[in-house]
Amino acid sequence: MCYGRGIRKGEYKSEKTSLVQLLSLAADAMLSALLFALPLWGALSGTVDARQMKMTPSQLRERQAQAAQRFTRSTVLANTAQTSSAPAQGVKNITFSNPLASQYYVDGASIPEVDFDVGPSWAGLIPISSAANETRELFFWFFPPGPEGSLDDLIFWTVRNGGPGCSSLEGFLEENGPFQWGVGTAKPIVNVNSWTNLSSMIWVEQPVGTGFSQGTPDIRDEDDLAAQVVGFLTQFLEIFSELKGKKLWISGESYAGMYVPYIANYIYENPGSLDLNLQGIWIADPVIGWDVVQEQIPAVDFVHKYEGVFSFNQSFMAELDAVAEKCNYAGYYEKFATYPPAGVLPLPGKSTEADRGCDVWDMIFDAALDKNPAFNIYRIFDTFPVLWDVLGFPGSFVDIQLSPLYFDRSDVKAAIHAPQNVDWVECSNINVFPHGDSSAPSSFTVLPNVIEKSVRTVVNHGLADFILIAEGARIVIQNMTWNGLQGFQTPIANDSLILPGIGSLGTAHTERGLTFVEVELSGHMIPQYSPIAAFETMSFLMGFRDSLN
Ligand SMILES: *[C@@H]1O[C@H](CO)[C@@H](O)[C@H](O)[C@H]1NC(C)=O
Ligand SMILES: *[C@@H]1O[C@H](CO)[C@@H](O)[C@H](O)[C@H]1NC(C)=O
Ligand SMILES: *[C@@H]1O[C@H](CO)[C@@H](O)[C@H](O)[C@H]1NC(C)=O
Ligand SMILES: *[C@@H]1O[C@H](CO)[C@@H](O)[C@H](O)[C@H]1NC(C)=O
Ligand SMILES: *[C@@H]1O[C@H](CO)[C@@H](O)[C@H](O)[C@H]1NC(C)=O
Ligand SMILES: CC(=O)N[C@H]1CO[C@H](CO)[C@@H](O)[C@@H]1O
Repeated sequence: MCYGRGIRKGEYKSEKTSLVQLLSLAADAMLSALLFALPLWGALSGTVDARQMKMTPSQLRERQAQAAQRFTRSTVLANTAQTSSAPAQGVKNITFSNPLASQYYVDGASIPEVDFDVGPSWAGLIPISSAANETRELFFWFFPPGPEGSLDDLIFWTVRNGGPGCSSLEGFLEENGPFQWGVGTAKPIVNVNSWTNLSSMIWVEQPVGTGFSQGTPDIRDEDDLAAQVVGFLTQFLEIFSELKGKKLWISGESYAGMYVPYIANYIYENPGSLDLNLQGIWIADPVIGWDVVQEQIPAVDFVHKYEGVFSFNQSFMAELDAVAEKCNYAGYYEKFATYPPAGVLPLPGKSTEADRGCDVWDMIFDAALDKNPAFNIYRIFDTFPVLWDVLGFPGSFVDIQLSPLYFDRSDVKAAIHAPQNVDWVECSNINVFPHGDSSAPSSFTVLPNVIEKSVRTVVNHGLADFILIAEGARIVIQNMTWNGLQGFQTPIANDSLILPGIGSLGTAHTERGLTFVEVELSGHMIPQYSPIAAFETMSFLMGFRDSLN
């Protein structure tokens, strides 16, 4: 931070006379150069205390604290069904009549390292079917709603970044759960932006092979995966039957762009398969289209947008521009992603991935690591030092500073009824799709049907995410047909995402049941990097906010 730039002319009055006179003589153009030189000049002459030119540490802290205070999310109470009754105090407990439920009860006052009571919750393993010989079980952690939350709803959360096999407990601990142990922080704290402030919530480690889940992975595609999730939820509802009939919202990020629409589609297409009332989905930085579209076409545009962050040299920039030109990435967005689109959007080359010599994404990644070995593909602003992570995966690095990982501690496992014999890792070392995932990206298959059958659908994107690039998601949407038309018909307005206490922080655009949101400054995991934006877009999905604009 350059303090000199923060000083306005009016503030010099308090400086010593000689300095005021000196500065009043200085032309505007000279000002910044002078200010830069002043600390040295002061130190040499001994007549000016250089630190008077800066904020004192306490002034600095005060300004930061004021800014942090403005960062308050909106409250949801005004719009919830509970408005009429007096606001409840504390977490809303739910009494489950099935005696089996008590086996899953978690004592919120004795979660290791958490020095406050997180309230009642339930966790453990539940099989994916009622078959007596069933060996496959998924791990879940369920929380009832906080004091403002709705008792009529249930949010289901799955997966984080890193692709299939990554645990949703990362989302629990570092994104949208009731307590939070963020990357680089000393201990868990209350998460004021917990999604439990919206409603009940269940985090599920799936598919089989992920986290604490049990059994041998055997799924071939996303429909198999969806059937297992529905099987699990059915068994869950037998034990926690007071949740039957709740309004269901399915959410997740990254590879959940595959999972979530397919799970939702399965539920819509198999009415009666699940005693929950599916309403809509929320996905962030999702895999919904071809790799070449979500990673390659927009990559060089992305570098241009963030030139100062990448700091590439001129010859490399020229090389990138040349490859983008040769591979038909340059100008693709302007030409084809029109509002409305002119027709089906073409591939830039012969492949749905990068053609030979056209893998600009990897060229950029390698060069970014040359300049900044701490470069984080999930949020491009990161530099050294790499922060430690209680789950062992800060940014795109593997962290070696901590063992065991939080969820691999035996006391943590005991507290949440997790199996002691599983070596928990955030992203599984085994392939959860033993023969690959044969499903096509959801924008070509099930996503339109899910949008059409849902009350609302929210697709979010962090604008500082490089592993999947927001402009690519725009292209996917302009190539998708839902509710009778292809793509958005009118352009996405700038500065259209309005957040409480912040103002505009990106874009939000709705047409025919689909809302697309882009969040400035946010990396791949929006509830982690921009928790207020995530909370607000989830509020909107659930109808607690009428508009994001
Ligand atoms: C919540 O309800 C469960 C029974 O469902 C009970 O065992 C537990 O003590 C309650 N906890 C709180 C904090 O009220
Ligand atoms: C359970 O047994 C049935 C036959 O009774 C068999 O078809 C099925 O594959 C078995 N399931 C597992 C998970 O072993
Ligand atoms: C657009 O969608 C069609 C299928 O409708 C697909 O064949 C084509 O590859 C898609 N184009 C892009 C750029 O994703
Ligand atoms: C420019 O950047 C590229 C990519 O990082 C690198 O290979 C090349 O050596 C750089 N050139 C100079 C002069 O640093
Ligand atoms: C949004 O801002 C960008 C960058 O300034 C500009 O190129 C684009 O035309 C704007 N979009 C709209 C819809 O005004
Ligand atoms: C207003 C409100 O509901 N606040 C809650 C948000 O979630 C945290 C974590 O559970 C609670 O501590 C707050 O009371």
